[in-house]
Amino acid sequence: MSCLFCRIIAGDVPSRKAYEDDTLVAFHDVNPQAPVHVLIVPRKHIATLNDLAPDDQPTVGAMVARAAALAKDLGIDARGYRTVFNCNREAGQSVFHIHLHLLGGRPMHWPPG
Ligand code: DGP
Repeated sequence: MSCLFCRIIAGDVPSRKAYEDDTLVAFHDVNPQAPVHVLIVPRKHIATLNDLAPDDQPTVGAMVARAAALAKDLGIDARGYRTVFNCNREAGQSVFHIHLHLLGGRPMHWPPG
């Protein structure tokens, strides 16, 4: 299995898990860009947002809903937080298994870099 996030999901690469169910796994980013930085990842391997199939839409909806639930669990919902999907290299995607970044715990700037 060559995909890093598939290996994390399988438990072959250790991670600090924040949540898991039959569809999703969430774990803390190894290189956090904010005091809270969690990655929400579908168990299904989907390389980029450009590769979504119509029947992946419930999964993407579950990822967004889980980000909001984790923000509440982690105490950043009222202050505010950012959710980000990077798609392909120019946007900064480095792991080609879709993931939703949940970032918070500090003020965020706009536009992003
Ligand atoms: P992106 O650049 O959008 O593809 O985000 C990939 C993120 O994955 C990046 O913020 C760093 C994180 N990451 C890379 N390797 C590992 C790892 O082995 N473990 C964990 N927990 N996070 C990782």
